[in-house]
Amino acid sequence: MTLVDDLKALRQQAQEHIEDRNADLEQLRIEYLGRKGQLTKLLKGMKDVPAADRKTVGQVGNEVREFIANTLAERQKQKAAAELDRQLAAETIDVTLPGSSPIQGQTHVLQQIMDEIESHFLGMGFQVIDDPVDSPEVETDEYNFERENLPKDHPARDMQDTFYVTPEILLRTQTSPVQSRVLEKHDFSKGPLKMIAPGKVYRRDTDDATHSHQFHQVEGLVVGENVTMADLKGTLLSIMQELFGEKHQIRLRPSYFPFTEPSVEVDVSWDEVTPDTKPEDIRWIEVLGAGMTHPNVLKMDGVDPEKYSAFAFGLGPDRFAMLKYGVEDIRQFYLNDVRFLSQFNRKGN
Ligand code: FA5
Repeated sequence: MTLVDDLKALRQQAQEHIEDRNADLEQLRIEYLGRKGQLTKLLKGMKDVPAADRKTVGQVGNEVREFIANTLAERQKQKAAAELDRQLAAETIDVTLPGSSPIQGQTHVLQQIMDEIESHFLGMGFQVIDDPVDSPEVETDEYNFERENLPKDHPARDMQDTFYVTPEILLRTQTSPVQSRVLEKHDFSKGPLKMIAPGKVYRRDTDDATHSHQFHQVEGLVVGENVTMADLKGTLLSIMQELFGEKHQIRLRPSYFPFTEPSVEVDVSWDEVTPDTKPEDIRWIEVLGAGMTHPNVLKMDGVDPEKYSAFAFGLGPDRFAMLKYGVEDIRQFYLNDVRFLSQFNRKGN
């Protein structure tokens, strides 16, 4: 066998090795083309080749080197392309698969009730006061109590146990101070005042099933000429019917508030009342206080009680929500348990 035959055999053998799909190409490069590789070894036999043939043999040697190097490079390219294809196939995103939608929040049930109350009164031509200037949660003693006909030593202050910040500043115990803030600025030449003020209020009440230390009220005030108790009653019945329909019974009880005279409280029956329900079986819950505004309050707000009369009310939307949805414990509304709150999913939320 001549050296040329050996070179051709080497080329054949290298090709087969390189084309083997499990071939380690770097290993083969070292094995065939490395400094101590098979080609180098064969070419060491050059010294025994007759001088006249050396050029030809040398050329064959170069061709074989080139062939092996090219075949290795080609194979390397193929492998890289195959690897890329494999990766792309593995990482393909199927855009037709259904997506997982994010959890969507919703309006809190108490806000839903307040929205319902608000839209009812807007429909009756009331304006809504809920800005921090006319309806601040941190109030002065003057607006929360004194302007509501409750001077400093008035015993009725005990009805609303108060969080004081300083002796003159407090967390409002009721939305009634909004009445004075709006009324003192009202221009009667533009017509009567009809307003509601929804908001948060705070009392040092011990939390129980029907009391929370922080809850909501919606204040209402109508001031004009010839405003009567009949107007008050009609207004209260209309909101109660809007929220509870005809099925729950409503009763007005005489009551006492220093800022209204006469005063009433409104109770609603916990359950629906049918003609068969015995009066003694009806369970009542108090939901609002109301009355004809005391002349002293009108005077303190710069309104002539001889010319104008007024009624006011303070609704408890938390209790409304309890009744509407049969929730027996007010504290549920404040625990922020999504499992509880997500039950009240108003359409469109
Ligand atoms: C008042 O706060 C008066 N300002 C209401 C008023 C306004 C009367 C205008 C006359 C004219 P009262 O303390 O009763 O009244 O509270 C009114 C309503 O708020 C109650 O009927 C009840 O529904 C709700 N409420 C009172 N205390 C709590 C409490 N701790 N937790 C939840 N709701 C309460």
